[in-house]
Amino acid sequence: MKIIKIGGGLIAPKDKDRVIDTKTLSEICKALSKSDEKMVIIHGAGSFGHTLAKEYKIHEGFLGEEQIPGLLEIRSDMERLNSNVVSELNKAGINAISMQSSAIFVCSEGRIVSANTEPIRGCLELGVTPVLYGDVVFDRAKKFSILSGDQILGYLFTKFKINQGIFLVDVDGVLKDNKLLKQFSTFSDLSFAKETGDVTGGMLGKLKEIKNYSVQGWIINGRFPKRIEKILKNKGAKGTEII
Ligand code: IP8
Repeated sequence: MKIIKIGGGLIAPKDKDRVIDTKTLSEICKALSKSDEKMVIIHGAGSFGHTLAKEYKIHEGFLGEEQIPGLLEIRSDMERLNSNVVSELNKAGINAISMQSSAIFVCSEGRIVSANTEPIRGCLELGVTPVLYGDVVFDRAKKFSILSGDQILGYLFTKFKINQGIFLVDVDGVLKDNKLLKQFSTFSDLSFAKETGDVTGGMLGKLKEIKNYSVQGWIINGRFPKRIEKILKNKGAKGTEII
């Protein structure tokens, strides 16, 4: 079984406010449909989450009532993005079902401390693909926090004993001094990686989660459907292998 995270920057680029790149989304879904292995799919937020999260400081937790409209808007924007992803997956022939991350995971200080993963298991037992997403979730310490799809991937990777985690991003893989790293070990030092403007840390955040959960798999450019197909067939492709 594989777990795939579709980077938010691919399907909802941050330079356009809450606009879905339907062409890229549909190409990714078609590439994913070529696999006959079981899958869990997660997607990120892109402009549907990060902009308002920053504006309302949602990632800092509850600071005051004035954040509530931001919380509501992000939740509803993420539902909208997720419903588009699910419908595109279905169009591509994947039996996919939406799973509301904020109803499954509870965090403390932004880290998952409780998760009802039974619906995900039930879905997989039926041969149906669950589709989760980075979300604003309830937090025991901060009342709410932002849960990245990267952390969800790591958590489920461990929980479900998945053999490969595949991150689709909008660059060719992990870049060090502008050069593509062909392999990244979960023991590697992270001092070269930079935070981006994301509230969840961009590539650095991703690599931290990969290390936290000892994820094995790949980071590849999701704009190249052939690469996705090859990775899904275990043939290897241009990208960074996580070992
Ligand atoms: O794009 C962030 O999830 P990510 C979720 O997977 C929100 O890091 C709502 C900003």
